[in-house]
Amino acid sequence: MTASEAVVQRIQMLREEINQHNRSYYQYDAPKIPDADYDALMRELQLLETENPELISPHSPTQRVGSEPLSSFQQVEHQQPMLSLDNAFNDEEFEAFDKRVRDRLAIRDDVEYLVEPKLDGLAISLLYEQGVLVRAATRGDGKKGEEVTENVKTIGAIPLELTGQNLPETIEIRGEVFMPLPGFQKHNQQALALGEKPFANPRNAAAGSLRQLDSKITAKRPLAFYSYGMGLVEGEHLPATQKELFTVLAQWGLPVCDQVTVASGIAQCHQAYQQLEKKRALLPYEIDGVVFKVNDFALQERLGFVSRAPRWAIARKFPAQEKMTEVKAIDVQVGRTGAITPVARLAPVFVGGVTVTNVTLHNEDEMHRKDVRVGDTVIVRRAGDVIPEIVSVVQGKRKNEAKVFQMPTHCPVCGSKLERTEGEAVIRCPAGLFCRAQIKESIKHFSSRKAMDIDGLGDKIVEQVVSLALVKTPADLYYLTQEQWSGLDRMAEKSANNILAALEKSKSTTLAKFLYALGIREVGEVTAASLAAHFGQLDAIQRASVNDLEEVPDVGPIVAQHIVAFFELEHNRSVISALQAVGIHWPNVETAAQADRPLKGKVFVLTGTLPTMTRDEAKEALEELGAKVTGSVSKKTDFVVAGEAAGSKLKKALTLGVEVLSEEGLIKLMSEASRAL
Ligand code: 9MJ
Repeated sequence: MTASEAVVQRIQMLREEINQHNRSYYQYDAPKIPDADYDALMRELQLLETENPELISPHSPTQRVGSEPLSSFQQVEHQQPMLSLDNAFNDEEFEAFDKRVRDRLAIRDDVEYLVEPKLDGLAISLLYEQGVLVRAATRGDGKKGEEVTENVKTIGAIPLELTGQNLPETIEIRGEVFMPLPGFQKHNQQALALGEKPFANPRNAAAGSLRQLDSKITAKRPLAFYSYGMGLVEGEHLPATQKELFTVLAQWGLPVCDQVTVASGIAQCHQAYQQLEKKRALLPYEIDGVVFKVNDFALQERLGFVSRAPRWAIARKFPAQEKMTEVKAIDVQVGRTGAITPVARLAPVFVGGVTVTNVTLHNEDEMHRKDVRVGDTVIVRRAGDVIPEIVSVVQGKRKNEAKVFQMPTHCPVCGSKLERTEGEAVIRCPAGLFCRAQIKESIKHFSSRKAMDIDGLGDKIVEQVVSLALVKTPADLYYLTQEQWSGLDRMAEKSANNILAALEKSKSTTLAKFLYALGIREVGEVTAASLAAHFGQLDAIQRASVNDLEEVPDVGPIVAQHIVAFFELEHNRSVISALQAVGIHWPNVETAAQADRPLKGKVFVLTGTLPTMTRDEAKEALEELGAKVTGSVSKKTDFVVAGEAAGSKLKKALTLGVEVLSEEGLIKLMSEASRAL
């Protein structure tokens, strides 16, 4: 039975009406009907489509609920590269940009710019064919991105079909997916209530929500979208300016930001920037700067782009933001190397795009210099990706009873008396791995991604296994049983199996990662890699003196001291042996020295008694030149060195046609090779 004409018409009407309401809501921020009425329209449409499944269309507004989860994202190529923006951090940098534009265009007059808020979200490219959304992709490297069509279809602000006149056959719409602040705050409150991790900022929230393999999760996130540009366009001529483009985008049903203005010349640009900076706090979404685009497309075309950014646009970034908040408490933390760091616990404050609750006060001197006290009102600053800091205390708001903060004299975790080395700002707990705080931190470091990369062994789990004294050294991790893991709080059977699998996988590593994982003071990943490349073998590093170590690029006298001191400790040596005993291994490293030895890759077998050298001496001399000395002859053997009473090995060499040398021949070959050194 086919649906009646009346049903077809009703479905059509409902879809149009719902799409209209979507536009009023997302594009003009002016809903025309209450949410309940909107929901009723949606329900009616859903019901009719369920009863008449042959009428479901992929662009019906009911199709925004998400679909089956993907196993991975597909890489897709953008039809035209997706550009990013160069930044200007002050007036001078902006003026230099404007000058470059005018010089290149050989224009003396003021250039006209379109001024747009710089949304702090995730750039996206929407491919519409015949007006229908067929693909959505993230920027990726600008040439290729990840396909996120199913996720994007769940975002109510993004039309599944374009409307209006003069639709190009094919068009790539460029814009920003973002999470407006009210939705962001609500999401984080819910996450906290459920014991989940909140998003650090709206940008992460947008990116994290869009990069979900399960689009049903994306569907639940309050995402929005503004369009501001285009990539490939086919089959329709386009407006002449960036400003007119905004009008056309809106006519097609795409949401555009309503805070856009035109500015000509430097003075107007500075003014437009300042106005948006003032408005920033009032906007319901996060912006991190102002984008200036040469308005005339013909001029944009003439300017072109360099590498990944257009020459016709710049993002003038806002300076670091500062906010006031209250110091609730001051705690001290014990780091991996025993360093004691005072940390101010703040009343949560949203600054520079993130919610800040903890700020390090670095060390005792810094603490006293700033004289931060519990109960103080402080100014917190955060710029870009920089860690937040307390700029100063608002003295006028200090309470009479506020007491100067005293650093503890004993470790808050193990009770050892704290020490301060002459000339150092840091106070340390000297207990090393007898202090549980230091054990926890060293285990966290050991399992971190750039070290042993033990997936699933999160901080909370490490804290439990150390607190329960199940783990005292990293090697203990490898002895815990399935029952012990699954007996921990918040640990399902599956997660326990996952950790066991991750531990097993971590056993196969590299020397550089292993060295880094040991957490030797001042040995970061780069130094660890240099040590591995220089020495090749762990025992060579363990035996190395301060002088030997200083030969390594990147290693100075202090780092060298730390390395020697680390390996001198019996405890550390026994942890390393235990780790090797559980099966941690790595491929041999070819040292830089071996790599360009003259006999590199040559395989020798020594047999019989040589006239003047012992076989060990010959072996050592050959290895010094990069050769490999093995015990049995095969097709892979390059030379057999035969002395008196050589037996089966010589015979085999002759059968296989391997070259045979006397000691004299060997010495000649080695001295020629040495000359090549
Ligand atoms: C943002 N993020 O708001 C551009 N953007 O134009 C605006 N980004 C852009 N324009 C060309 N408003 C490349 C990126």
